[in-house]
Amino acid sequence: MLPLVPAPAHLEHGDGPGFPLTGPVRILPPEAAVADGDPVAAALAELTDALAAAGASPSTAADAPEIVVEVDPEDPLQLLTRDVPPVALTSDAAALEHYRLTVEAQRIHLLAPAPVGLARGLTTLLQLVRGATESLPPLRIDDRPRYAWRGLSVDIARHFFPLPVLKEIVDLCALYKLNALHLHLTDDQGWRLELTSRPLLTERSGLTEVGGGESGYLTQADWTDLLAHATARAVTVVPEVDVPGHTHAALHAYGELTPTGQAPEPYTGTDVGFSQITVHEPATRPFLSDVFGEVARLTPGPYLHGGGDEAHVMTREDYLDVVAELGRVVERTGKMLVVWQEAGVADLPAGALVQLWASGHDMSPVLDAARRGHDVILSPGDRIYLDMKYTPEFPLGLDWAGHVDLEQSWAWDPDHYSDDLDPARIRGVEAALWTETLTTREELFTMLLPRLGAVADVAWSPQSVRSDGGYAGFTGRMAAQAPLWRSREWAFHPSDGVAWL
Ligand code: TNX
Repeated sequence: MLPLVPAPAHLEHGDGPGFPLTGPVRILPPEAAVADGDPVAAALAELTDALAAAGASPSTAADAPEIVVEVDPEDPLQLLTRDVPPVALTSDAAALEHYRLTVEAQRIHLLAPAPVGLARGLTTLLQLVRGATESLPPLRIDDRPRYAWRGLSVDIARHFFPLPVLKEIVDLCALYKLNALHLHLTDDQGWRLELTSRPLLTERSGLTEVGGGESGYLTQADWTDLLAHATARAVTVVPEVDVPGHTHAALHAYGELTPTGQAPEPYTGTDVGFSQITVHEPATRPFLSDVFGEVARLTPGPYLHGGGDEAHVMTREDYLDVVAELGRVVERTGKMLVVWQEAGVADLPAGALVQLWASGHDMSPVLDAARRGHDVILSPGDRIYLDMKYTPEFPLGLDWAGHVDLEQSWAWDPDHYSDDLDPARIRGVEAALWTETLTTREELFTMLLPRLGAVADVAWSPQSVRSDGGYAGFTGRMAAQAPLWRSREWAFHPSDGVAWL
């Protein structure tokens, strides 16, 4: 059993002796690809550390066993002659994540059409090295992602989590080949990104949170730092500013957004659905355009999430008007809009993505939007809401979507989630971690691990490979992850039925 999460699309075992990890090893990095901030550089640095920990020593001797890492010189996707690189998190971009890894007695060879593919392949090699003693078995892996968008959404608005924790979450995403980190930056309880066009957002609402404690926010320097860390691991950050509901923190900062002009007191409870902004207030359009314009300028990735969920106090007409305005504002920034499921009823810009979250609720907005040509991201609460309790007696988390144990997160096929959804419209899968009940780094990791491993398998691995290995195969691969988690002090829930190493 190889300790690979997610499971590779195609794996063949070889025979003969394996690649030794106890002597000299010569690493031949790709010629062009290793620049600062290139995803290959970070992965190679980690690999070098893991090799040393396994007992290998770096060598330049021509006869030392070698690790050759190279971008395919045949350029099968004609990358070098392309004018425009593919847009992140699309199927064109996913083609670049393909890689081939061969392990033989004297040579490991990693080949990919682009640096991002090398980064994914190096992650696989890293897992093999960390799980091995003395040598790696001979094998050949031919791997590629099932879905283009493989995400994790983290709510840093209900409780704030600072830059170092967010960087660790990026590391965790990269380790499991997840390529999108969606940050829920604003909600009723707080506003977590400094915007110079609207300084009161963080001055007044940056330090409030659920429960009334003192929290915090990301400065623009923090944001830039986080984005660089993510880029260096081939993770795209998708910022979310949630409108028109979930906006109490904005109203507290800018009273002009309310009908009375009076700013309400901060909100530190956990109710949802009670706040709103509408196009009736003259302040709303300039607010949307400042906020989304500035977030767009601060963010290199091509997506902006505009929220759109749980606007329970709005009339349908007000809701449709303000979401249409949101669409126009985001379109002007040149970014692509992502919205939660409810907003599928609205007039959305071409190319906007709709994110499904609640299966028990009415799914028709998502199904309608998909029929109109919008792609869908699946985040079903009953499967991959990682803020759901593992078991009824679990001390952390909520349970409105049920209890979500490791198997519940793993044992489903996105293409068959709904009979009414055309699989061709499924852009990908994204887990969500809401933080009403989570206050510490330890609690955050306890909810993420081990379930994020299931999300990785669902999003990356072919369904046939998963069914062949079965849930037992998955838990075997997961069990081998624990030593690394412990070494990084990443807390995890020791789910039953896994023989944790
Ligand atoms: C629903 S999912 C919400 C969030 C809550 C979450 C708790 C979604 C788009 N909205 O506001 O935090 O449930 O599980």
